[in-house]
Amino acid sequence: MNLPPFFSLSPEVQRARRLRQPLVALETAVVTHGLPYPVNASLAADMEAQVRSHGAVPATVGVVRGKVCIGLESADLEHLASDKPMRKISRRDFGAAIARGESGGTTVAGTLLAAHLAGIRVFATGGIGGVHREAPFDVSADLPALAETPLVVVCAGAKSILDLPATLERLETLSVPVVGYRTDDFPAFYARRSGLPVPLRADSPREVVALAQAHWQMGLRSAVLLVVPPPEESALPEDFMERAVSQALEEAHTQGISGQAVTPFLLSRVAALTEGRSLQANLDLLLNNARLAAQVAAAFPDVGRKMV
Ligand code: PSU
Ligand code: MN
Repeated sequence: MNLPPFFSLSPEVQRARRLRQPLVALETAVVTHGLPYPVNASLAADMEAQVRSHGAVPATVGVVRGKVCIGLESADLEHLASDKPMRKISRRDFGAAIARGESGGTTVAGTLLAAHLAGIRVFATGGIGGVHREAPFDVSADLPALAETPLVVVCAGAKSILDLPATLERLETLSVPVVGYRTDDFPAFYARRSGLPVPLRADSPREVVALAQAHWQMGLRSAVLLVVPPPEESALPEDFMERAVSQALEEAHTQGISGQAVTPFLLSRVAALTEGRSLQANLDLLLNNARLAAQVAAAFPDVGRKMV
């Protein structure tokens, strides 16, 4: 596969590609914009460790000084985690960042694009972007990217700051199968349940892979969205979470927050309003998703076994 010259693959990822070992893409907008320093840096390393210990090779995606990195060296990860300001790179932002030699964290949309070019089939994130509440014109670029990029995306549903019913409807329109992992209820990111039924269910990584392969063999190019509830120990009660989300939304409205700043603003306000409980839930669900993504990647029938 010929990648553009501004791609940079880590030695670990290059080796995995050569040996056809299972690879899991990880995003970095969560590092640059979703979590505070220094937990963002340790979280990224912990997600990679989860992937490694569950039979796959992590490929953390980010843009470092104009290079699209697939697999990040620790110095580059530290640069993304601590140096400010950083770009938030969705699909439309690559051209500018590459041409100007800038750095930034890739969103779900951005990571999907880069990971697909690098031949990766599985991706773990926290919660996808979607249709914003009371602002149906603000729709995350994650949705069209999911519609056009054939990866299994493991997440805890869509971020609870969003309009979840509208996001699910849009995913249906975009032909993205939404598959509950051992659940029939669409998870609400910080909370285990949203009360919305999830249209499909799978109970094992093999089942997920069989569904995804058949989906793509039908000629479809959309992602398969695998949604898994956040771990019980740190998940927030729905009403508690909802109170914090409503207040954060109100503050965003009065302060006139717009564009790319909306999601990071809401996540950090919810963290403050829940006294860090949402942050703990966020960290735990990211690790949980990385673990499941590794198991799914390893369940593709054509992969080489990874020696652990
Ligand atoms: N999930 C998290 N934290 C985050 C995000 C997701 O746990 O910070 C990021 C993802 O990178 C997602 C982005 O793609 O937020 C969505 O931003 P927007 O709504 O501006 O498209
Ligand atoms: Mn937006």
